[in-house]
Amino acid sequence: MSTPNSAAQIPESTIAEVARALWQSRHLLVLSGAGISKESGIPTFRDAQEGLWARFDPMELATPQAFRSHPKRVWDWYEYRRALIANARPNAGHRAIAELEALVDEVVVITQNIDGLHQEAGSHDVIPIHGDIRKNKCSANCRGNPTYVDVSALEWDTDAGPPRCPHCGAYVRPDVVWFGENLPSALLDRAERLCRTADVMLVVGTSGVVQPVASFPFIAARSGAVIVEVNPDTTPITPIARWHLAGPSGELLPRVVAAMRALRAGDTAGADDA
Ligand code: BJW
Repeated sequence: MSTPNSAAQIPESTIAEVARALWQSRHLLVLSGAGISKESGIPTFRDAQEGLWARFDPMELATPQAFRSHPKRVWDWYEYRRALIANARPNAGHRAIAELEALVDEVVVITQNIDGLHQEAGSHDVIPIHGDIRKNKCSANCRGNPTYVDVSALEWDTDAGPPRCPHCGAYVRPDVVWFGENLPSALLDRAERLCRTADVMLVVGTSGVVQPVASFPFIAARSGAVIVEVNPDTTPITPIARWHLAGPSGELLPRVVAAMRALRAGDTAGADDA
């Protein structure tokens, strides 16, 4: 396992080895976290918050208890993050992952991010396992789980807190998974199945501490997958990674994809020669 200090120090030979592993993969699973969106200007979950929100710990805002005790505070925090995300665009890392679809038979992206940037970059099979900040639901899920609510059709006093569900009057909340809540079972089942069948798992920009997703690389490795990690820091996943590419995903993933394209060009030239 190689862990140089910066992206620039990672030799082209290592990039080529990773590219070959991905190129030879038939079932490539990408697992992403907040780090991949950092170069799009979205702070990671554990980065210090800025401005008005600097005095709050995100770990304490992203809970059902916080929403029950301080619904307006939690709703306003999500409104602030929605505005950040609305102005963000996919970066070179998201685009490189989308490009993998042209190079590998099957690519599925499991993302813990709620920002929709993989989909916007062009990835077709994305599992947003912690939800989607662009959607809202009734906090009582009064008409089944989830009961989506279109807040653009509602009028409410924003100084008083979140809007109310038009069916039952409960508060509306973002359609995301908070600490202590179960992940959507259909998505979780599919994700775990994919972990068991992947031959390569590319783990990008996650601290690897939030369960149950933090276990996915271990499930995949136990089932025989090669783990490739892209993260400037080491994480609990690093010891099981065959390669740890230490640096920003927006710099490293385009290098890997360029090396894969070179392999494809070589393959095509070889076929032409034959
Ligand atoms: C870069 C970079 C660049 C920077 N390029 N990389 C077993 C043991 C112990 C506890 C539990 C357990 N099972 C469940 C729990 C409880 C809990 C949990 O895991 N707690 C831990 C903190 C210990 N889990 C849950 O409650 C989950 N529910 C559940 O399991 O239900 C059943 C159950 C409940 C209770 C007990 C037992 C069972 C639900 C988890 C929901 C997480 N939700 C959030 C909020 C989503 C909505 C929102 O965004 O507001 O999801 S929390 C937050 O963490 C968010 C993220 O998706 C998630 C993961 O964070 P991520 O993506 O890894 O980001 P960061 O910021 O941590 O890391 C960024 C990384 O990027 C860093 O490593 C950087 O180095 C790197 N980086 N620049 C590449 N340019």
